[in-house]
Amino acid sequence: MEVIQKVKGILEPLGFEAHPFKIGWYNEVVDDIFHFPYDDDVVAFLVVSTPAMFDKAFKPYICDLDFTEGMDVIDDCISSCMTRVQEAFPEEDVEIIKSSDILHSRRPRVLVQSAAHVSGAAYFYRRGDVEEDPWEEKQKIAGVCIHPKYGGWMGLRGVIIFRSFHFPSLQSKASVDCLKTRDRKIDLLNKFNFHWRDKSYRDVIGVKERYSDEQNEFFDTPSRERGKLIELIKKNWKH
Ligand code: B12
Repeated sequence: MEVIQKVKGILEPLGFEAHPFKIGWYNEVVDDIFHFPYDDDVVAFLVVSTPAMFDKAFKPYICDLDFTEGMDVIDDCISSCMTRVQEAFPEEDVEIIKSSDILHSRRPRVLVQSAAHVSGAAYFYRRGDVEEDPWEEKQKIAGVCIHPKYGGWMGLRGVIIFRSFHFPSLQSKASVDCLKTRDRKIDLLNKFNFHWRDKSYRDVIGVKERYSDEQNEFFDTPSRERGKLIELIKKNWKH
């Protein structure tokens, strides 16, 4: 399909993946309060940043930027990349929703993990996937997505909805359960919920690529202290 190829053609060279899904598939799994008020066969894309995004999109982005204290440069870069898709379709009604977009009620505007699962981008492991789970009933156990190539070394950045593009025959792609066993699912959920800082949840499968040391250092540094790192990247960056 032309639209799908065009969206991928814009985002993939920037280190992103774009996975199409129908709004109906998403609305079917999430509670009513999270539903998008669009027809079931309206097409949207779940946008995933791969480890390559840092070099392919982020570095060029900040090299052209006058950085000032307080800017969220990663979020701004993601917005700028997703906006390129919107600009490439002036005749379409395109809505961009980032994973960081929060409503007044403090609810996220999109549940990117559910979108990742229904689009086939990454399997969303939830407590409900574990039979006779080992956790206290009252314990809140957050779910986590694992990408078949990058494990947990990726970001679920948001969705792009083509509000007037209906595609009833879009075929669904099942997300791949790379873990399979109950023990491995429990291990993953324990790592994500209780040890996420050590990043071990990202490596529960063999991965094709991880974040570079430079990228890890950047993400591990609080936003307000990133100025020096940005200067360093700018100095070393070759166009
Ligand atoms: C709020 C939030 C937090 C909060 C609360 C965490 C929580 N999960 O409750 C806090 C600040 C604590 C937090 C922390 C972290 N977070 Co956080 N967080 C979010 C955010 C913005 C919203 C999550 C949320 O509130 N969901 C609402 C609940 C109700 O949704 P839910 O539990 O998924 O329930 C739905 C599903 O179960 C679905 N459903 C029901 N049945 C079925 C059946 C099927 C088959 C399917 C598919 C779905 C489905 O319906 C339910 C809703 O009706 C998301 C981004 C986003 N916009 O989605 C990131 C996100 C979940 N966080 C993420 C990460 C990485 C983290 C941290 C590691 C910190 C970090 N940034 O490095 C820590 C981990 C700590 C932890 N244990 O959770 C990633 C996870 C990536 C991944 N691989 O899955 C996300 C997706 C951000 C991103 N852009 O990548 N986070």
